[in-house]
Amino acid sequence: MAVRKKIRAYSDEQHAEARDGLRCFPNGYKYRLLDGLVVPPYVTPQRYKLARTFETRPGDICYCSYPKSGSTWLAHIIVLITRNGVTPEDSTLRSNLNWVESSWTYPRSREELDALPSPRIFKSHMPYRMCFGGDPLTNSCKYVYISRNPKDVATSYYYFEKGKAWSGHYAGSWDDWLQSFIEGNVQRGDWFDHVLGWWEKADDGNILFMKYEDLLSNYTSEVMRLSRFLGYELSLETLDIIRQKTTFSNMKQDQFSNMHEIEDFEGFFRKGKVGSWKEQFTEEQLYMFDRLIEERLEGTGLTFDYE
Ligand code: PPS
Repeated sequence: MAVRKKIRAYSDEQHAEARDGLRCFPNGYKYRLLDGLVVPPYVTPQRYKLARTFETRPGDICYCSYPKSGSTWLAHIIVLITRNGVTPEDSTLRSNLNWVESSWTYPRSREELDALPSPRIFKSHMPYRMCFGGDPLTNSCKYVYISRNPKDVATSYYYFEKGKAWSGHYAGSWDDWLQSFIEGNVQRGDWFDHVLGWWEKADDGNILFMKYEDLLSNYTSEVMRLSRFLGYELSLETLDIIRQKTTFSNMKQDQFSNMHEIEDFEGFFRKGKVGSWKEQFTEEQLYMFDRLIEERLEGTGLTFDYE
């Protein structure tokens, strides 16, 4: 496996395939529409079709999330769970993962994916209705969805998308960004629809629903819950090794996990905490966003910690 070669920055010419499907919001943010969902240009119709129709097998794991919800952290934990805490040699986190819906950063053909040994780990940022592998209820993959409070997601996403090639080098203001986020006019669409789509299916057997905030505040019991769900029994010693390897500071400096091999990926490990929204939202924005959260999450049973 392995490969420490540099992954070139996203470019439409190399990665967008169906370039005539690319669009741009008036604020300059680039996207394409797939089944009515706003997605990045590198989520191409061909890759999406492969992801949707991919035949999973027992032992497969797919971790899913809305962007900026802690999925890379979760991915590192999953890789270590499946390897009893041992970091794979001569490879990077990215090269151990399979992001089928994306033509960048690691496209693999159906044949390459079929030839991979179990357990295969897949990544997806799709909503439930567009999920990797088709209908989660009728396939043999285990799905882990990680969610995060929407104030921190909106904040993290703003800093991540600024100036990136796949977002059309978006240079809009925070105010504009928040408005687009609320309207669902950012890549992967409306946060509430995304999270609630998975939340409503969370008790259906092969889906585990997690929260970033719980992982931060209750790491050991959350990782035990995750490993049992995936079918792995870990010793407390191994859990502790995994905990140390996946702290924010270790992931940021470790060549295995810090994504140094991807160009144009600066600022990925930004704050790694709960509550960085406090430095971002104005009082007026908070008032309005809190009302929106109340309205959209009311009666769903889904709540988040915000600090
Ligand atoms: S992406 O690009 O959508 O796949 O991003 P994703 O990995 O889902 O989320 C990125 C945010 O997760 C933070 N992060 C961590 N937090 C705590 N501990 C660890 N180990 C960790 N690794 C990544 C990352 O810093 C992003 O959040 P912000 O708030 O921007 O710091």
